[in-house]
Amino acid sequence: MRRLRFAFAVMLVVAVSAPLAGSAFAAGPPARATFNMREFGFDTTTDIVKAGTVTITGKNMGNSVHNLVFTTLKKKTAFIQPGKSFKLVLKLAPGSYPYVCTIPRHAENGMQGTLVVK
Ligand SMILES: [Cu+2]
Repeated sequence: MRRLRFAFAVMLVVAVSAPLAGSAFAAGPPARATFNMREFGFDTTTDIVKAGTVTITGKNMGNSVHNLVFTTLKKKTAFIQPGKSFKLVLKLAPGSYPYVCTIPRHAENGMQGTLVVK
């Protein structure tokens, strides 16, 4: 009886999780991401986005001026003052795109990463 109950519990978990996994796969990565800035790093909601038009929004949560520069794309925000928000719309093909803050020493201290497009 105990074994039967365990088997039933396993079947229930499979039945509930399978459709969720299927829909997540069908949806794929998001077409938007949030990149909040701070000393020193970008707090991102995702590092993987869907190819096509990608909207990146964010806010400078720190006390210094920051920017967001996709070095290989030559796309960047203005210098964002503390407390201010930004929006960057990119057309992205699948690939890996490094990003940094170009204020001296900010990238070395952690304001860098790579956005993966699938
Ligand atoms: Cu910075």
